Amino acid sequence: MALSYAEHPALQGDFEPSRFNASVFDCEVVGEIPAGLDGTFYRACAEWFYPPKFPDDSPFAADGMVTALRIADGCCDFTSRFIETPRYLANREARRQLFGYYRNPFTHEPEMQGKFNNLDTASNTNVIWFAGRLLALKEDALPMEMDPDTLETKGFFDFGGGYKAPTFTAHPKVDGRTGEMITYGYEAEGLASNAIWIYTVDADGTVTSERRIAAPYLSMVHDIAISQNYIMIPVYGMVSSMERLREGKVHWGWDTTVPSHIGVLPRNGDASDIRWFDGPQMAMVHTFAATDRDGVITLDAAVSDGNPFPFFPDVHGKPFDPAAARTTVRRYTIDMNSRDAGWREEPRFQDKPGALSRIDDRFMGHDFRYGLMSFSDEFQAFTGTGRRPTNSLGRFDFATGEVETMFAGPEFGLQEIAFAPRSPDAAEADGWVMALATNYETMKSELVIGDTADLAAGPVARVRLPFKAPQQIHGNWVPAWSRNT
Ligand code: V55
Ligand code: FE
Repeated sequence: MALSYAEHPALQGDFEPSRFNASVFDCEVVGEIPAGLDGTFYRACAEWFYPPKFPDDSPFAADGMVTALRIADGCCDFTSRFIETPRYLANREARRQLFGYYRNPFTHEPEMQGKFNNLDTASNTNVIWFAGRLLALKEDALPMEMDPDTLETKGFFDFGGGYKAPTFTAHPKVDGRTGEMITYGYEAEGLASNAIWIYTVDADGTVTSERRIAAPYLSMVHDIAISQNYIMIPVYGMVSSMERLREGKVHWGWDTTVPSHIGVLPRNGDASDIRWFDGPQMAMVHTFAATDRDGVITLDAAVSDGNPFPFFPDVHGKPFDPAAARTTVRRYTIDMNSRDAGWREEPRFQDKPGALSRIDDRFMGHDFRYGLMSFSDEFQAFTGTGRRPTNSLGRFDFATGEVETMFAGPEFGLQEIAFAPRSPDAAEADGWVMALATNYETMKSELVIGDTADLAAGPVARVRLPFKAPQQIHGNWVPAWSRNT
């Protein structure tokens, strides 16, 4: 028997699911929303509509929701809606949970066996605006197109048939100058395959190239990085296999015995041009960005020494190690002129742990100076319950090593940072930062907004919601000016 919502250990507090679609017109605003903010903050969220079949399942299997915070003229309207994936619709039809462990179709209920081939996705990881479409992304399936205004689900999107892989990353990279997308699907030749198919898509949505590569072994390839001339593909000990899936386990396990790799593929090269660099165990789940000069690549990323996810157990039964899960900023240097197949790793900003790294997207694929990340400031007071949450937003200066930070207040836990440029051609990382926050005293959500001109002054505006909003995985600010082009 599945556990009820109230019995389920993973569905409490901040993770108590909201089972409703919502629409709040003209949200309460404390302070002043900057007059120049004009656009929509789209958030991809994961919420269990029915409790998971297995109490120890990964939160990554929860149903996808998209929320939109539309901001203009100092006002904000909120909308949230479940994504009507085949999985969500089948569950509603049956009025119960028909699906088993995260990315393991062998554990679905008998009536779902064999019916769902990459159609059991939750579409819950990211939501992007690209080529005039709003796309909800999950790395185990194709993008799900959503109506940008009503958030109605339109269906899977394969770029007019040009995109052939059955899977599509949640972290495609869009070149900030040309608008070209570099994207990929892994497990591209079926469940547990080590095939990665890499695509370029031009700014109007036309697929322009495909390269099929094989990873050294099958691992989670959640994110990549692009520089002016290269694509960097991290491969690390988050592993799977057909055997473990047939044994009825959650998709991923952590293997401490395998080395990690970074594949480097020239942006204009053939699949055979890929070079694999090797290094010690680490998990590079998210990157900030990368740049290259004279064949030397520098890649900034949020990295842990070991398994960052307690719900994906060690394949050899080792207990979860919280110290090895601590995720911090590191810089990787790879010299393409050298025959050496390794990299150099430098720790940076080690007292500011955080995992959801990003940059001012207008600089993606080019020289950049700033990282943007929500992080846990261990020196700030916290009045909530449980472990210290992410409580600050930071603008990390990779050139000087300085960080400007905004503390949200002792009662708040913050989700991922989003960045809104002050104008289309504003200086790098000049504008506004925002993040959804849970107030642990009221257990309701607020959107906190800060100005990069003075982050230390704290939020310039707080948009209060009359309930706890769904849990964000990733989100993006879509300026009104980009909707019109
Ligand atoms: C991640 C998140 C996912 C997933 C795979 O943060 C990797 C990494 C929310 O779903 O399916
Ligand atoms: Fe991610």
